[in-house]
Amino acid sequence: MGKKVTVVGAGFYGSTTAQRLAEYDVFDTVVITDIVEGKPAGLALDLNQSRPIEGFETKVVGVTTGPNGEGYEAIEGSDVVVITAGLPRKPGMSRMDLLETNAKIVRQVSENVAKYAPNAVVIVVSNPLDEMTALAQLATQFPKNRVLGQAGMLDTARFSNFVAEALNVPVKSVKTLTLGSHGDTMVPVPSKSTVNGKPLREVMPDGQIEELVVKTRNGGAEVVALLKTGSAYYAPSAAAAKMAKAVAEDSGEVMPVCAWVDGEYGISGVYLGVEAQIGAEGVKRVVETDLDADELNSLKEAAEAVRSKQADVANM
Ligand code: PYR
Repeated sequence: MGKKVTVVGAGFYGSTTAQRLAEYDVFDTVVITDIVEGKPAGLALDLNQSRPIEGFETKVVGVTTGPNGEGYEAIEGSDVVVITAGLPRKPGMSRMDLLETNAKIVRQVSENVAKYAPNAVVIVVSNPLDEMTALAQLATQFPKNRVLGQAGMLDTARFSNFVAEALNVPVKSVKTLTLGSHGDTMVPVPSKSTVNGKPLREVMPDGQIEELVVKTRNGGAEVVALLKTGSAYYAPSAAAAKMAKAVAEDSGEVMPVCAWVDGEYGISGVYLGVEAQIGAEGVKRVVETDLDADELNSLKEAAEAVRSKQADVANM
């Protein structure tokens, strides 16, 4: 059977994700849903009309969903569901300021996903990311490996881009890593970062690395402050679409994602940004990497910071 992916939410993040997924041409069908009347159908029409130009065969279907799950039949048989539903930040807001509003939305969406696409792998991108991922798992009751969140790829891409710009080298020559939360306790990992295979610490002074670490942590807020309405979507959708593709192709690619951690790094019982091998079942395994003592400490602090908030969402 052909592959099917659903993107819930037709804002900029959702629509750009749907576009990227369609243009990959690895899915038979991309379903995009929203509660706004007409918008997903209009986007689908427009995306399908780009098929002869871009040369992809994937069909895009746009569906408006109702408050009692009306329309959700369209997601039946989805291999992957990307949940983008929820409000984005406004300038000056932290992702955590969205907690209660987005928890209601993500819970309702997740319950419908569980009902209509019970075998799907769920990729959550709604903010606050680590908490919404935990909530989607609770609300779907899917096995924890089948629910993951997108953030580490985005934060890693931001770090890599800042390093490439600072050194004026191709982005291809830069490898970085960012773990931890998609929030204040984000953990960029200089000890695992290289430029043309050389350790970042050998090609950039510590002070400059620290500046880029801080810039990476503020990467999303910097975009929000400039856009004034809405948050980033080009880099976030590139990351979410890559994850969905890895699931569809059962690629086994190792990516930084928000995954359930069960003993790795001495941390247990929490959704946290770590590297994981991604495939048809979602997270095949969490991949533990050597961190220096400070980085490991920061990762453990991140785990404790998100743990209490993830406990709160159970009642939201
Ligand atoms: C970000 O741009 O970081 C988001 O969380 C969307």
